[in-house]
Amino acid sequence: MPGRLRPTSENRGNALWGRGGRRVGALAATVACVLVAASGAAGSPAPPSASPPAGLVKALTSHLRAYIPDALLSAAQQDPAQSFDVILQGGRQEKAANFLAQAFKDSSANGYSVATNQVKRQFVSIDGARVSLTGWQILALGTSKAVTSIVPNDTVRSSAVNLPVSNSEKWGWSTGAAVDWTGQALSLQTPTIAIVDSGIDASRTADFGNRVLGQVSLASTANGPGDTYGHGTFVAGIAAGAATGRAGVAPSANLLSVDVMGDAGMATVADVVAACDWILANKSQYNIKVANFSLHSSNPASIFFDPIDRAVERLWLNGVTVVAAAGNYALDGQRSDVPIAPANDPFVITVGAADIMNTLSAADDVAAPWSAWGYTVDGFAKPDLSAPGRYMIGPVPDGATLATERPDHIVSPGYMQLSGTSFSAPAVAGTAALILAQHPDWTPDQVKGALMVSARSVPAATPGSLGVGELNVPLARMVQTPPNPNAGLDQYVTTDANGAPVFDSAAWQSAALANAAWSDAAWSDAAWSDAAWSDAAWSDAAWASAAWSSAAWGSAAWSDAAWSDAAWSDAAWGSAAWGSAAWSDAAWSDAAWADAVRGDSANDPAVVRSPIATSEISQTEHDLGINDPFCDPTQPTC
Ligand SMILES: [Ca+2]
Ligand SMILES: [Ca+2]
Repeated sequence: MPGRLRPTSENRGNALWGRGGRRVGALAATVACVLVAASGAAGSPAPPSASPPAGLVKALTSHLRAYIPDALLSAAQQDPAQSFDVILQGGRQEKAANFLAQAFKDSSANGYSVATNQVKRQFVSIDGARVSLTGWQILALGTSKAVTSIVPNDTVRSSAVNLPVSNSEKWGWSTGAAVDWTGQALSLQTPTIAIVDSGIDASRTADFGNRVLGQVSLASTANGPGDTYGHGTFVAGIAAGAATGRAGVAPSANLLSVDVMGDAGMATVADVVAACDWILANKSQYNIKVANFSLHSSNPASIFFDPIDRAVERLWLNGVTVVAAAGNYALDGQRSDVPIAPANDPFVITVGAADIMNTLSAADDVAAPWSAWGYTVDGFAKPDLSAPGRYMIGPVPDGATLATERPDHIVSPGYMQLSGTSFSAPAVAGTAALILAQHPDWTPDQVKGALMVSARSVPAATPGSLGVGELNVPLARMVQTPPNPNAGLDQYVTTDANGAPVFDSAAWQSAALANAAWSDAAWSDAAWSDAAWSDAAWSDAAWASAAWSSAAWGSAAWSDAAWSDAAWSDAAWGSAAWGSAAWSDAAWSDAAWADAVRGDSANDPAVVRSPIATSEISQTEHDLGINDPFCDPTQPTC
């Protein structure tokens, strides 16, 4: 229902959820000055309520940035002196205390200061607080860029709202994915997610209904039908499962299984490249706009040479949002760097694994100790963001290799507890599909920008270990004007002989060699106020030791026989790089693996963390604005 997705009222017309950059910031500053002059009263008390100055109400309303439900906004406009019991929420960058200080400072600059005794409760599970505010203060706070929403503190129901689908584990609630489980969210026209993995057991209709649109097998190793390994079904469940108590992030999304992994969970690099070829050729037929890769190859490589990188870039530049697991090869939380494809590709969305520590608050979240992070060999910081990935529960077919290998991890018939960045990536892929349902014409760059700019801060995590922060589903879905994290790279996108967009890595290399600050303009955009990203998104220091420039690349002893796969002879791959001898044979002949076989899955305790309590569900639903099982609080109409 695209018509229901567009903002319908004036108050949502201007980048309300986005962090609009310098231009909007300057506008807000101007408005603040005008308002102080217009109100003639810098500070409390608020103007009398007898006849609210229509011009001032209008001026404030026209510069609202925060989401304010129509009913509350209307009441505040009509009687600005009235007091309202509301929940005030900030963005990802601020801790609750900092966000409130900034918001109140902005409000004061607008002529409406807020007293500390108006704050009734400061939350830890969300960056926000319960506050008693006048209508004037609501309008003034609504113009602050520190405020993302002001919603009424409606009466909390004694029990949780009975959502059509749900999940008894905490990860779906800590990420706010519960906003996807309302009737309205489930009716969104979500694009198809391609799961490039070990297959999907499409016979599991409780999990997937009839939403597995197709299954293509491109595995070159022994590969039974469906999902004999079990990994891909789990990944699909996190992205789009709909079973009772086991819902994924986008429970109504269609899935397309691109099976590259055989019975042992192994694929070859050529299988993965062939999967990209298949998606490229069939994306229109199946409306594939998102592709999830919870796998990686085995050897460090540069984007100059790695065929998987080039293949996923091709998808990205042709409108497919690629999500890749960071990998599980870090040790004890130490920086591992992320040198392996496809997670090392600067265009795609690389996802690390957060350990939510069995709590809904992000305050205690850290990176899982094995979640890969650091720089790629080309100097790009990865992961881009993170999602829960430790002690996840998902569907695994009975008799699949994973279930047979780890029977103590089976928590109920057909469901296992596993850990890995493999299971973080599909949460982001599902969110990407929902973002695209709301913005069907958005590019992968825009989807990436929305996911990154809305991520929750993770103050306890080692800086960089979880990228810019943790997936925040409702905020990601509310971003209207995402910044472009790939703006620097996009300068070097050109067209190949067939007119198809392609990344000119040589031109990028020349620019980067000439000027290490080649992308400063893109990364210093005011929208990226998170210093952890903007300062270190690309490192010439990391690049200086790049593997691509070492002698290792020139000593390849590769044989033509290994190139016999059809994927390699495709004309699309006939660029100069392929004709050079600058190849490490290991880079292309090695296998790609399902991510779960590494990391700490093998050492995970056979215990399940406590499921979420009804009281926690009730409070979280309330914090997320879910008061109706059919109403999606991220949508302007309900
Ligand atoms: Ca398979
Ligand atoms: Ca937590």
